Amino acid sequence: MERTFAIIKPDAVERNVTGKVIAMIEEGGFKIVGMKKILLSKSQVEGFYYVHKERPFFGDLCAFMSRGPVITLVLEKENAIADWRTLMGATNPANAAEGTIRKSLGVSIEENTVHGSDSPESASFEIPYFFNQLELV
Ligand code: IDP
Ligand code: MG
Repeated sequence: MERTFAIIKPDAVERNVTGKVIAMIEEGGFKIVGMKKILLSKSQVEGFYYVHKERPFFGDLCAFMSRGPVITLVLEKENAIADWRTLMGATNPANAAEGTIRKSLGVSIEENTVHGSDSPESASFEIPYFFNQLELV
């Protein structure tokens, strides 16, 4: 069993489609072992996305991710990290495969509805950034 970290981003919370995303997660065979709704501060987003701090869209990305509440999740299944990336789809919804969350619900390359850890190293940083052991059940 493997765990990965996911976020349902502000664009999805604003459009009331969090239930659709959660349904796709459950239909995809993931067990939700942690879930909470939070409003991130700009500096909390900057810490989370520090690997992107040199990229030109970093400021916009941090503003977007802190403009409204998000739902953070820890998902568990065999091969969870890669399988969640597959279910999310490509970063740009325009390039995402049919049946993926970003294809179905994404708005733009920035407002692309969901986040997912891209490696075991990322998951090991991202899960404890948001959840303590008692919150994972
Ligand atoms: P990922 O979410 O598919 O892993 P990353 O390259 O890690 O994509 O980028 C993190 C987030 O930054 C993306 O999900 C998206 O919200 C935003 N982003 C990525 N590339 C661009 C861009 O070219 N313009 C604006 N925002 C971007
Ligand atoms: Mg990424």
